[in-house]
Amino acid sequence: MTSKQKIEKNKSFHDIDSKKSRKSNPSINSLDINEHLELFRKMYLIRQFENACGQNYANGNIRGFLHLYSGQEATGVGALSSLKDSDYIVTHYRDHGHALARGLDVNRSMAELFGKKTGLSKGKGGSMHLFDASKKFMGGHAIVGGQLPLAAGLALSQQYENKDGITICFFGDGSTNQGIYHETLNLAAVWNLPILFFLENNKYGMGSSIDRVRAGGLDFFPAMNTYEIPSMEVDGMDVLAVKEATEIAREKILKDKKPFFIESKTFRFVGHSYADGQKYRNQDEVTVWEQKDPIIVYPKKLIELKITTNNEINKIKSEVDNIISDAIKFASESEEPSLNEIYDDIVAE
Ligand SMILES: Cc1ncc(C[n+]2csc(CCOP(=O)(O)OP(=O)(O)O)c2C)c(N)n1
Ligand SMILES: [Mg+2]
Repeated sequence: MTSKQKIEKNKSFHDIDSKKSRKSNPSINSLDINEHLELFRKMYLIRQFENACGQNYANGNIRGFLHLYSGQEATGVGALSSLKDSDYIVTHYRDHGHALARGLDVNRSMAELFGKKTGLSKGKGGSMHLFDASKKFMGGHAIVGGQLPLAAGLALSQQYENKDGITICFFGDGSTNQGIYHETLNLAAVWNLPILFFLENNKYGMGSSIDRVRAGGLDFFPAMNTYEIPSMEVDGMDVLAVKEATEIAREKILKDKKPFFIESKTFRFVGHSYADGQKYRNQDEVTVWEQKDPIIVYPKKLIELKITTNNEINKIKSEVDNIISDAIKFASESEEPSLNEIYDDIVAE
């Protein structure tokens, strides 16, 4: 591909107003001030949690793999703010953001990363396996695409038991070339499952951009015609747009009794994992996306529109910073799991 063609492709990735797109048109006035501030608080909480995780990985308190969600906060927070308690959430290994957006305990999330007994999965799951069934948060899954059929199973249970609610399944662009992705889309459509397929398209898998590994271009949502699943594209850096798109999707799933697919165009500001040298992309591209950083852009807009003040934003920031310091303290001071428990909680025969 020539560099001119590459630029055109990238332009189309940024241009979510393209005619094919059923884009969302959020209204900033549809929320009250507390709702706006809560969206900001959650996004900032995630960013600071991720920053703290990075530091504690570097100093050896967190081990194993660490995949940070920094950059994608507007996607996770926007989507989960439109769900209800009756909805299930299933996600991929870049799961800290979804867990915090759903309201999982910050101390226990951090303790899980530190491998401590007080962690959400008793310190046995680590970064990729945050889990809290009491909040219908059914993991954090490390196998790329492995969460898709599990989500379909949960949606099938909701349908079978005639329960209110939907299942949202987050996955990355990297899972879309797995056979299980196509199998799950097909089955969900044939069985009319109440599932929201939520693609976080951040343009990259582990070390390849999607234009190197995908036939069919940079947009995934048009391919949903094949499965007759209604779909929508959304600007994943705009928390209000994602919130509104998810609200529309949820309503349609319950009303039409069919699955729905959202493609959120987003970007991770950091490497695939903490140890990634990012040789497959250049800094210029990261800088372009950083201009859309929701942690900066969203409060700036709220202040400009006089919905809030700089003081109010700073107050939230310092409250969140304290929550994060407390979480590090809690995780550091918690006990290690005992060796006697090593075979507990294993479901295998
Ligand atoms: C079945 C399987 N194959 C390979 C891997 C190794 N792997 C981990 S993450 C990843 C890329 C996933 O990219 P994407 O789905 O786009 O998610 P992102 O990292 O961009 O959030 C790969 C290949 C894996 N975990 N599971
Ligand atoms: Mg990706």
